[in-house]
Amino acid sequence: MSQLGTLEDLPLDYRQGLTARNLVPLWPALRAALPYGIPARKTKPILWRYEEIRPQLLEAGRLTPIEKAERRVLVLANPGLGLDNMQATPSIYIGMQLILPGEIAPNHRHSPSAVRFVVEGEGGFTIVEGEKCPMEPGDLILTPSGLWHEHGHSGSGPVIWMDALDLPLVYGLEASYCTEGAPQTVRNEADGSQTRYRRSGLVPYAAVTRPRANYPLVRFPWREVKSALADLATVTPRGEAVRLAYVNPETGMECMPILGFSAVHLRPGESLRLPRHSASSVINVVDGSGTARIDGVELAFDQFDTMAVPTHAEVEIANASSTRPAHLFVVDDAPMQRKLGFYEIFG
Ligand code: 1HN
Repeated sequence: MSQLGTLEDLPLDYRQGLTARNLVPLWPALRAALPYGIPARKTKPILWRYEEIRPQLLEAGRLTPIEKAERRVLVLANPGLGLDNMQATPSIYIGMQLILPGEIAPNHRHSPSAVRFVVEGEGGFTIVEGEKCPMEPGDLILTPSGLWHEHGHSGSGPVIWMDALDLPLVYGLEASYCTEGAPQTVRNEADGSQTRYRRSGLVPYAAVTRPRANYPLVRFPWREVKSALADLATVTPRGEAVRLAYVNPETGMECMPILGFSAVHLRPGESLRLPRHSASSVINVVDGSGTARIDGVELAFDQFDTMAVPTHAEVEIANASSTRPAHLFVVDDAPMQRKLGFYEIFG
């Protein structure tokens, strides 16, 4: 490893000549762009407490009518990446969205892909391409790139969900934009993708002979995920993660192109080391409490808290309860990294 030359090693008039021609020498910046062994990471391992987010979000509900917000969201911004940049990690946007009874978050579609992961409340719904999806706590609803979506609330009390988008990536590529639309006509088949793709291992017959659908299933109910995890826990040896991936039921592959989703069941008293990998991620605590150690930073988590995990990080999580399981929902950018050919898992 030789010491590379610095900017200051170069004569001032040479540097000025480069600047005047919009030229930059690589070698003084090479090691920062390409460090040895592990990438440089500005993302901080941090935790946002739901107990602190919730009152601020309800206050936003009093201060800002939905018409003035379009989407009433508080963004979880990683301080290591700059609070103005709407990044929980370099590629993942996370926000907490509040909708009050009777409100409508109007129809639109955009180039970034989004998902909703419901935190609390009953009676919320999202219409995706004419399909009305109920939102119950823990449900995952996909609104992939280019698909029309609008939200409403026909119940009582606040409904709050977590939005996860690949916005920082798409914005960084100068490819992020949105189109407004008239309210959608709801198809006479509420929650239709749930009906058609009810059970794993069974898909509509036509799906076998035609090209695979990009987004056949748009809602993954928590009720099903929780029960599948509980079953998986009974056949998973201690020390191995009880973890399910959310996939496209027609391909068996990740259900969105850039972001990936999974759910973890921590058994009572269980402590787990997640495999170290090159993806960044965000963890939302569905229920339970415990501690996470992310690159040596210890974070105590409670229900509905959210944590940011930098790329290449060491992660250990422990369930504080000796009697009840804890559940985590994980968003990562592994699908994108796999497609781009640099995803690595270190074990
Ligand atoms: C968006 O479309 C929603 O549809 C929420 O609820 C948050 C943040 C940035 C860009 C688009 C939504 C968003 C968003």
